[in-house]
Amino acid sequence: MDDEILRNLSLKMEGLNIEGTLEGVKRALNEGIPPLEILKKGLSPAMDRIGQRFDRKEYFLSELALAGHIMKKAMDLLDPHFASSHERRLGRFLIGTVKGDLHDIGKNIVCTMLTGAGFEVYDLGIDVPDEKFLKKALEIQPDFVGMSSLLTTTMLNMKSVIKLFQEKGIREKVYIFVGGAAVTRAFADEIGADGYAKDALECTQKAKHWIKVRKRNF
Ligand code: B1M
Repeated sequence: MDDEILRNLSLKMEGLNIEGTLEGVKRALNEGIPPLEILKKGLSPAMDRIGQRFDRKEYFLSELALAGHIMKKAMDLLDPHFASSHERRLGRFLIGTVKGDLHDIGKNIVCTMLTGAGFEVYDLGIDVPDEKFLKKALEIQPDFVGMSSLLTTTMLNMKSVIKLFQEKGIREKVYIFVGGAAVTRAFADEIGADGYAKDALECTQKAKHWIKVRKRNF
């Protein structure tokens, strides 16, 4: 039953049917399907297929933009179900999509899950210049700096942010996380990031783990 609801929702999303998608999300929530399942089995696979259709020239930029719009509306419905109340702040997480890249749906999901887990999240948004990451980091002294990139053309901007942090002598003070569809663990290692996560759940789990390990070391 749950699988059928999610399959149906995924097809509505792939077909860029805004009403059908939002109805599907509401129905899944009403049936008690966890928001992460709705995302992983319903919405995200549809976004992948939309990307493939764009590659095959069945969809064009206007369809990608519409997909982004529908996904944001769907996330508005899911967001409150991710959040949980935490008295204690686990740590500060500064995050943004690197310069030249306008994709923010995945990053926003990462923000939602980190906030839900108890992190204090500072979101710099999209197309973030290197200097802006630095300026905010100096101001708020975060435990983590997270960068997202979906484009192979912009992922190298992660490296220049790390280099800038090195030049200013604050590289070792923060744990640098990278992620996004274009990024791999090998790339993360190559540019000298501390952590890589394939999705929002892994990012949140790894951040929680690192905070625990660090506290034990002090
Ligand atoms: Co664009 N786009 N897009 N797009 N777009 C992709 C990324 C692409 C793979 C589509 C394709 O060709 N198959 C392709 C990139 C190819 C490449 O570089 N290898 C592409 C392209 C080419 C482009 C343009 C260049 C198109 C053009 O103009 N000709 C252009 C670039 C604009 C720019 O950024 N300068 C462009 C534009 C757009 C829109 C603006 C129209 C729209 C974005 C709307 C928005 O974000 N507000 C859009 C969309 C919607 C997509 C696809 C279809 C979907 C992206 C998405 O939201 N996925 C995408 C195809 C795809 O990725 N399958 C595509 C769902 C989201 C939940 O996943 O963002 O990967 P994702 O996030 C995941 C993980 O990656 C991870 O957690 C998230 C969920 O758990 N994660 C992190 C993300 N950030 C993390 C950070 C972390 C850790 C984990 O630590 C800090």
